[in-house]
Amino acid sequence: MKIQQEQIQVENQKELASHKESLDFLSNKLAKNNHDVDGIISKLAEFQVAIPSWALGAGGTRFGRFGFYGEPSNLEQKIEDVGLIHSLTQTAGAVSLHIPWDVPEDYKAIKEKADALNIKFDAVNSNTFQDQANAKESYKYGSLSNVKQAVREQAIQHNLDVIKIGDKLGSKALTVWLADGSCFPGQNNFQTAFQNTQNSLIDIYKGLPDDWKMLVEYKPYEPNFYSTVIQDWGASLMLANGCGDKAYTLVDLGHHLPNSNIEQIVSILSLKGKLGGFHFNDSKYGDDDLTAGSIKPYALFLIFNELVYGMKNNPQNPELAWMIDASHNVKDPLEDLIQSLEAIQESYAKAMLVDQNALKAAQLDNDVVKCQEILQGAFRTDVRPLLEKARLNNGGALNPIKAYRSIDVRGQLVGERGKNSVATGL
Ligand code: PSV
Ligand code: MN
Repeated sequence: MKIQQEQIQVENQKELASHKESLDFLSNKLAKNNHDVDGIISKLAEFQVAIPSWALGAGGTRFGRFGFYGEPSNLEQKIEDVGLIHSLTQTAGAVSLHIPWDVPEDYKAIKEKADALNIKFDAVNSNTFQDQANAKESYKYGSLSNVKQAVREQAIQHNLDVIKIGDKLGSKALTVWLADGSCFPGQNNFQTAFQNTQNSLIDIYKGLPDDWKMLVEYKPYEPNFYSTVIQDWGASLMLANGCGDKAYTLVDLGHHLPNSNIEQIVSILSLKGKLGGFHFNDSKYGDDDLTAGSIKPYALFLIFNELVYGMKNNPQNPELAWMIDASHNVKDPLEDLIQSLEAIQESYAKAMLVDQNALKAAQLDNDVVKCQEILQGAFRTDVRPLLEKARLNNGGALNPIKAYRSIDVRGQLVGERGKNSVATGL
């Protein structure tokens, strides 16, 4: 299905008066404080976040998976779903594919479909954490780090194949997330595992086209519970440096131990020009993959504060690959992704309200109270009218969730796809 512009306009009419009133109020207030309101709105309108193909169906845990009606069951339908989110939010103009879950059968048709919906192909993700049917070697004891050369070679070749698939679609980045690690002390030699991983990544890197990036994701634990080979940003950074200029660290918010200071990690990677990509989600305990901003919105704002600072002051970084990496066990994924996009945009807008000059002056004065006031002043501002305006300018919905429900998108998808549709992938 496709949402027509007229349908969005009908929904927007219902909200327009109240939107105008709140936007006027906020714009006046911000203008008085010398904020470039139009500049912020156009930056919001430009900001696009990729939707991962695996987030469009129901996720699940090791205890079970509760499907829902109208899940996308093939790549075409997944792209269709991203198109639906994008038409309402105007913020989801890209999809990130997972291989081999999403290998196109007909590249031309898939590209045409994505083009028609204004969807680009963001980073492609390799999968060396599951054994595929007919695979010669098993990843049970690791992939790029495996003690057996034949396993490492299979995993390297898979990544090279993923690059080829992405290249045909117009992707410009490969994301490598490894499940490699150990469950028990003594199982692995840490140094051998790390060195094998470095050498394998270098082999993949050699196959990277000139205009591509390699993004190395880290995660402290799970599925292995004693050690993970690429456990933190330090390990990722060392591996990226060991590969070369086109390799970067990718920060997934859920991949930190509780209370880690993620904004500081972001800041230092940015300083070093090695921040390449970002996976948004939120968590209470670990890699919970919850809606961005649903648990710790202030932390998300502080992270964005560093990102905004970095985008302005650290041109040594590439254009970042933004993506939502979430899983949906109880909510309609499309609604949840819309909520994440809203939270991401909200944090971005608030971060743009931070008066960097005033903050620097207060820091130089060691005026701790003022520093906090500046950050919290921005965080406490209700910036939602700016997001609405950015969407409105681009033809999106003033209130995407309301419009989604009023148009009955899910109901129509169920009608079209039937009640037996079950998502592929995770
Ligand atoms: C597993 O933790 C994970 O969620 C990583 O964050 C990857 O980005 C994603 O799967 C896809 O491989
Ligand atoms: Mn991730």
